[in-house]
Amino acid sequence: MDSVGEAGSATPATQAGDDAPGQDLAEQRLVRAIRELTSPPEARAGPGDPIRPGSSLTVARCLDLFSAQLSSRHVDLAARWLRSRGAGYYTIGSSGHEGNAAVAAALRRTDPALLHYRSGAFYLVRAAQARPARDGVSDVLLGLMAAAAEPIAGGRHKVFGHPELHVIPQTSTIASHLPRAVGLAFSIGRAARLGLTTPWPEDSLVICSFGDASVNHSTAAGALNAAAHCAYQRLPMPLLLVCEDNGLGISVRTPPGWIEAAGSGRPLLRYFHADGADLANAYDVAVAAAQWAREKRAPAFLHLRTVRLGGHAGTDVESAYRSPAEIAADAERDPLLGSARLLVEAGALTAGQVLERYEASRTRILAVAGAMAGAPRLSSAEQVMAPIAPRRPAILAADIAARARQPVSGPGRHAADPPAMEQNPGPLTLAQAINHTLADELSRRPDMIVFGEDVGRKGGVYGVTRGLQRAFGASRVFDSPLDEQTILGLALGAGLAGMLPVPEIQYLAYLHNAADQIRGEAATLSFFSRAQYRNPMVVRIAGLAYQQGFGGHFHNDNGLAALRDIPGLVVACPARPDDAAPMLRSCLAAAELDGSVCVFLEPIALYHERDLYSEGDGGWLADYEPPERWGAAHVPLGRGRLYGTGSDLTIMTFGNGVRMCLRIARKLAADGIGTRVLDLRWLAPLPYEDLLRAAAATGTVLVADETRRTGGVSETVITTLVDAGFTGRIARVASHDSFIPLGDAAGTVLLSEAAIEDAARDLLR
Ligand SMILES: Cc1ncc(C[n+]2csc(CCOP(=O)(O)OP(=O)(O)O)c2C)c(N)n1
Repeated sequence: MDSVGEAGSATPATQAGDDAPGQDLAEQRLVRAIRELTSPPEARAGPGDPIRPGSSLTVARCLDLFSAQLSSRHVDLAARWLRSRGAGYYTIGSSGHEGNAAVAAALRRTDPALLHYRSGAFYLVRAAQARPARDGVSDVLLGLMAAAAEPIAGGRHKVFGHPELHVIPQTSTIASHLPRAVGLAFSIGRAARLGLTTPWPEDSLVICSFGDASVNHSTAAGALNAAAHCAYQRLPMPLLLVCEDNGLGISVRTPPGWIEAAGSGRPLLRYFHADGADLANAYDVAVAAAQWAREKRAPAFLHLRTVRLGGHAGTDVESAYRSPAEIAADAERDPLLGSARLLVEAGALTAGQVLERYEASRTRILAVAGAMAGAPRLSSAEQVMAPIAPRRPAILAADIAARARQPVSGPGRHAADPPAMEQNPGPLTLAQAINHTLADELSRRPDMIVFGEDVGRKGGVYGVTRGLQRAFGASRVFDSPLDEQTILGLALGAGLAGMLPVPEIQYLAYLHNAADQIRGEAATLSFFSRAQYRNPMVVRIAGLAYQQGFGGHFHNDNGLAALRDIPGLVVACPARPDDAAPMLRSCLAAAELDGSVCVFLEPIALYHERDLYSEGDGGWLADYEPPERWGAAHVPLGRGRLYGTGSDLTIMTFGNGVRMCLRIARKLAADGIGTRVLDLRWLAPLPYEDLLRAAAATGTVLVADETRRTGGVSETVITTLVDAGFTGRIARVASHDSFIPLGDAAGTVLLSEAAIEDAARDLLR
């Protein structure tokens, strides 16, 4: 009969070599249970027959899915074997979750999928569905070995993903991919309404899977709410949320019935329940759920009951927190046993044939794993970092000049803020310059959308987006729900769908509610996909302090450390209107052409500033450059702006500091001290060359930094100079390590002009 020996006997040698793993106790139990299965005498189903009366799953399809389930199981076993030999690194498996094969079978192969780390069988089914079909097993094995040849992350992590399979790689941060999934489902509908094409057909369904403990994460709660919020407004939200419920989050039990309670009590989220141990049931329910969500263009929640066989990962000893009875009960619900039972009871296979397939699958996968064990890994920082942030400055510059010549498809800046234009036909403030640039770019970029809290009807708390919704319509300029994770999730999905999202975070302090959507999601997508997927975006954030007593900490936050250390992130901080416009154009071009994730930090206190030295001088206003000047006025990423030619002192600063330092420079000049002021303009990438040149020009550098002394921008500027070998005099002056209080007390902790002046004079003494 089959090649599987009696329980406990040695496993036949495979091509993997003599040290190929034997069956562990769990496997032996499975083999025993399969061997006991018997077919009813009359059972003899043909390939096109239902696997069970009443099911839409045919025998032929069931056999295919069973094959994927077997492969997925043996990949898990191979992972532990490879780990034990020091040839693999990742052992979080899909064992017990293989019912998710049915979900893949119920979908189209072009439906974009954002998968849970236990959706291995789903991935293998999707790979087999692809045209041409892929060998998903190799993909996954290469991934867990961190092999450079792995097709999505190229050895940077083990993730499920492949552009040809429409599987978008996810990080391991629990639930962090749900906002993106909501954003993608939203964007597929929104793109269709705007007449834009996306990489996916218009009637696609986005599928997003996750674990049961993940449902409790506030990110998941927010995403489920956002999906329902869209559905409530009858906005298309073709989204299938699949909760693979194994009842555990590492060692913590999910209260029995909780997922049903959490997933089913929502009128706008249609709940489906399926048994992941029963392929026929899982398939039928998944087909119904997918059909419902696709046809209604509305969100569905598929609760797939699974088990977790083995510990959370290879290193986790589950017997430390689970009883033997509990573990044995889960083994009874092994989906491989369930599928074997279906096939044997239908007369499609005998128990012996099932075991032959089981063993053949093991042999094949161990052979593949063994052959790959020496696959090359990434071996230099350059290789690892290559996909983080591809930048092509010359192409960006050419594009900006060309775009200016392009015929305008929208009303242009004159439609943006008519009252302001009429009242102030002359030079603009910072807020107006951003407003007009957004309008000009919306006119030239049909794929650009602008959204956030209050940006639509109101036009932003500070009027920066005023007039844009009226001019460009509520499909392109719109108010979002009051949830920063959702705002960024919409951007993540829109970028993936090929749009150019410009989300707004109303205040810098509120970025922190959702920072992971930039840190963990947006900024890593290129890294985990070798730049095969991208989520371009320009996140406008109103921030920094000096609002003259208004607002206290949350409206005056001056902490940027959470942004500055994100690899590849562009952080722009324009101080003046004539910088804001070209810098915003550069960010949009970088996002569109290079897929860059850009933060555009707008100093609130300078939004409506008009003067520089004295009231009425208009020194902080600037003319808006017409399109024919955009090429000449282009500001590349990472280029600073130098004011003055003084040879005694260089002050390096940014944001509000620029205006303060220019005022101080004038005072110093009156005392015969020649100062030059370098506005960094870009906090990432820093203007390295400009910085070194400006320092060398005077040999004396003061860094005036409105962010906090600890973790603030001045730390990196000084370190950059020291690292580059600068040996001149150097000092810094920054805000205190404090939160910003309400009222005039704010001045006690913030960098002041007086402090800058004192520091400058001290340095030159
Ligand atoms: C935000 C976050 N917190 C903690 C972790 C560590 N962690 C990894 S998996 C896991 C449990 C997840 O359980 P569940 O969602 O039920 O998925 P399962 O592993 O059971 O399939 C935890 C806490 C994480 N990855 N992300």
